[in-house]
Amino acid sequence: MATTLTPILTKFWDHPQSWTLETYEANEGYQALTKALAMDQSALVSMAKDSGLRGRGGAGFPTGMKWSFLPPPDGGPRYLVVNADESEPGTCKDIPLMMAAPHFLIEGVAITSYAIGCNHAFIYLRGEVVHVYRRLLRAVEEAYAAGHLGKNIQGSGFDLDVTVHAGAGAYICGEETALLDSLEGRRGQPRSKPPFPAVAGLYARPTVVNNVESIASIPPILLHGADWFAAMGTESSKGFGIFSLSGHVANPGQFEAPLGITLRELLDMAGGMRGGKKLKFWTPGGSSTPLFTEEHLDIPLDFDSVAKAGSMLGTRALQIFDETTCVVRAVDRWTDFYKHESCGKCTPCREGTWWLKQIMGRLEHGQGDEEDLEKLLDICDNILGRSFCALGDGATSPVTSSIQYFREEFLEHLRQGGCPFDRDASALFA
Ligand code: L3W
Ligand code: SF4
Repeated sequence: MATTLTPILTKFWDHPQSWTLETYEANEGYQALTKALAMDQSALVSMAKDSGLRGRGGAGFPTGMKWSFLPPPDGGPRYLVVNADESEPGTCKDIPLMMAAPHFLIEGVAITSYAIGCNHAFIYLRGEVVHVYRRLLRAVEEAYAAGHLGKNIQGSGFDLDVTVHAGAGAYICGEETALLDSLEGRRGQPRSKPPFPAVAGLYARPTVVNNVESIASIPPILLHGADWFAAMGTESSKGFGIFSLSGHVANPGQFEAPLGITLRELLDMAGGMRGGKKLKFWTPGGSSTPLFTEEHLDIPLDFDSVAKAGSMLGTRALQIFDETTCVVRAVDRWTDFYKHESCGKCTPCREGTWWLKQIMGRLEHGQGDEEDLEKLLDICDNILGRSFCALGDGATSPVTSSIQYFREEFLEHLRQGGCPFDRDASALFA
């Protein structure tokens, strides 16, 4: 269940049939599309720019600016591709959004496609989530039947086809150019940038790649105005966003709130720490963002404030860990994930994540020695900024930040010759 401070995208998630076209239309659904089709395309791009909306997929790139990077029309096709490959550990907002209210995304796709002059849009969905795939297919079908997609949409003369494509379940396919390769039928590995997709994307044609939540935010912005959106949030991080709280919290789930809210405020809404235990560490934006601790509870969760405090807002995936958690074990698990998901294209990440996993594994078991900590930092130094894409950089974040804040805990593993925490899962997750 979603809790809202700004009930917009999550407004009717509790409705028993929240995903149907009927519910969506009863909640202003597709009115924004009607409004868009009567507008000039350039006015829509300006609206996106004026709203200050920044990409909700992790990097926070300004959405309207991305649209405006497309070269002038040349008579050939141009595409919109929605990145629905939500796989970042802890990130759980696009999938619930597509399950609970898929028409926000579909209406956003139709408006964005009209704005950028695209007649064929794609939604690239993470392969494992078959239930979401089915829900999207049904919602797209409903939208076609109602004349919101297809030929001559709402009698405007604008045509749009939407293809929902399920990937094969690789984290790297959330990297936009690997996603495009995968969509083209190739092995998903990142391409060299530039050229950015805006210039040469899908089938080497101009392409806008946007996250699910970014596109779903477009209909409410259009209905209520760029100023309405920009009045929420902070100076550099306008609007609202879905924060996903998971882990040792009393009521985990999705919390929609203006950017700039703090974890302390979100925890209050989520009933506090589970069992009244003490917060030990947390991720502000998924496992690829450096860890925070209790001292960061009052950092405003906006792009600038989080960066200034040494991490990244990322996907607002707040994974909460209490005092019963072994940080070495948690980082070891994430490192295993990065080692497994490394696509193998570049040496620093392919080899480096393997070595990080070897060393983290032995430290968690109380083996190795103090020099291993320096080795970890050295390997991270050789990955960070030297990898081909953000996956390599992301793999270093939990390692370096855990050593920064919890060096003593690593050393305690060595002193005790094993993990000082109860490894019994029932104790850790009670
Ligand atoms: C045209 C230019 N376009 C930048 C576009 C670019 C892309 C967007 C952001 O990483 C982060 C990463 C993860 N002309 C442009 C331009 N663009 N300059 O702007 O680009 P970039 O390179 O800043 O970021 P990225 O490679 O997209 C994404 C972090 O997100 N993350 C990961 C999340 C994972 C998921 C998932 O599971 N699917 O979302 C979490 O924090 O570490 O830093 O569109 O083309 N001059
Ligand atoms: Fe592949 Fe990792 Fe290199 Fe990215 S950083 S291209 S995931 S090997």
